[in-house]
Amino acid sequence: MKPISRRAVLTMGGLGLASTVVGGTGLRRELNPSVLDPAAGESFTEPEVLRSQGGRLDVRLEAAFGTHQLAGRQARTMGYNGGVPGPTLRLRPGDTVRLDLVNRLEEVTNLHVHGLHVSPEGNGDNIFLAVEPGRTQRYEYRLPDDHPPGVYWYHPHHHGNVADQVFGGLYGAIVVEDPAEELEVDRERVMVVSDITLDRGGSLVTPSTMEQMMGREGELVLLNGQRAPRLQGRSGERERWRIVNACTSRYLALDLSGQEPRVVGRDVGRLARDGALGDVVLAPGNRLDLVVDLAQGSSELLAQPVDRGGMMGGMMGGGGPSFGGGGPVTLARVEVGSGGGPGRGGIPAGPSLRDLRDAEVDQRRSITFQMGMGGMMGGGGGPMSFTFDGQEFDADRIDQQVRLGTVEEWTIGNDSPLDHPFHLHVWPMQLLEVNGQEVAEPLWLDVVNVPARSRVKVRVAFEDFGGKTVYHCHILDHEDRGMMGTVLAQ
Ligand SMILES: [Cu+2]
Repeated sequence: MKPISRRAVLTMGGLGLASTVVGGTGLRRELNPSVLDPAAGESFTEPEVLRSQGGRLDVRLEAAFGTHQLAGRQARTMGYNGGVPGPTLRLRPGDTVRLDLVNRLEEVTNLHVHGLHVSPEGNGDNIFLAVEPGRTQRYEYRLPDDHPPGVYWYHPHHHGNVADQVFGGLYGAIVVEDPAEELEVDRERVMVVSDITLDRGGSLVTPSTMEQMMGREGELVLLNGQRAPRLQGRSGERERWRIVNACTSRYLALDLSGQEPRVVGRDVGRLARDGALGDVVLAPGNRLDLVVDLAQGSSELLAQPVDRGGMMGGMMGGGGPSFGGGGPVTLARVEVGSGGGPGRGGIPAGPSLRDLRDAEVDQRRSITFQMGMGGMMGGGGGPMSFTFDGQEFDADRIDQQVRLGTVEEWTIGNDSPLDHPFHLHVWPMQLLEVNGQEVAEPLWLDVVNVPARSRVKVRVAFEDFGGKTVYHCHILDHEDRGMMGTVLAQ
């Protein structure tokens, strides 16, 4: 029997958390793409960009099942506007976005703008809306004038089929530009990382119940729908990479040996000081804003395996799948020639960030991820239950009632042998502590990983927008099985 967990010791750097990468004996999910995958090595491409003008953006987003170009072949998947990923939306603080979501799928869907600080009510970022097949839903998002810049994303959020639809190809990036942009670069690239499993004929493969309970990981890991594309630049050029982890469950520990990428943003806003990539791990839903001053030579952007715990060994008495045991996955090949100039020197500091550590706290609560044997809960989770505090999601129940205009401190526990990424809609979280260890500098995230059998402490300023929305596990299979709760701010 396997031990319950092979958790490595959690360490923390100035930028926050790190899960130590370990090798292991888990399933070998990824083969060397350069040898076996003829699609690897295409030139890097990016999704179409839709940019706001004069404070407005009107978007029509059509979700459909069809043939899409994926990993260098024609695949039968879902997609927005005929592409995977969907178009990149480029916005500015203060913008109003009017978005018509057209559902050409044969199942219900809806839309969530992940990380945006906008109203969750009415036809705002309201994940309780359901868009039936054949119907069109108009969403309208008004970004506050002081909306934090950064890279965000959109994807479906209809409880019960979120994992299938994101895995199936429905996601796209959102960039909120910085009105006080002081970061000049030679090239900016949006990089959406996702994973999917296709059969030989190019059709979507639905993972087994066991894989779904663990959190499905696709066999193909894609960058903008491509398999290990080739990026080219010249030495001395400064690039900015806006990276989204759109994987359904896969954690990404990025590695770019041979270059010295600097982290200038994580999830929400610019960081006050840039930091090393080091041990930063992207849980599903997390984003990374990187500056890379290109150095001559060839290198690879890798996703190193991340141990996010094991489930079956401990809870079901068998040696079931334990992810993170495979080797590194090549996301891109970077080829840098000579002659781009002398380089740009240091990276200008960002604005100092808000710090809630001195704020008056109105309420302290604790919310705990729990997994148990199923059957007792009466839910649709299968052989296991996935809950917060023993309760599966119920859209009609209010789990946390918050006073609008106050700061709260939430301790998020995890009693289970798996890591779970905690995502709160609308209001960003300042990460204070992981297992009692303080986070030195203000770090604002909208997805916070809660390691197995651990707890983290965050503070949230519930302000600007009232209304009802959700927090949930961003391993989307867990969310679909009930690991979601409601919060009402008023
Ligand atoms: Cu989870």
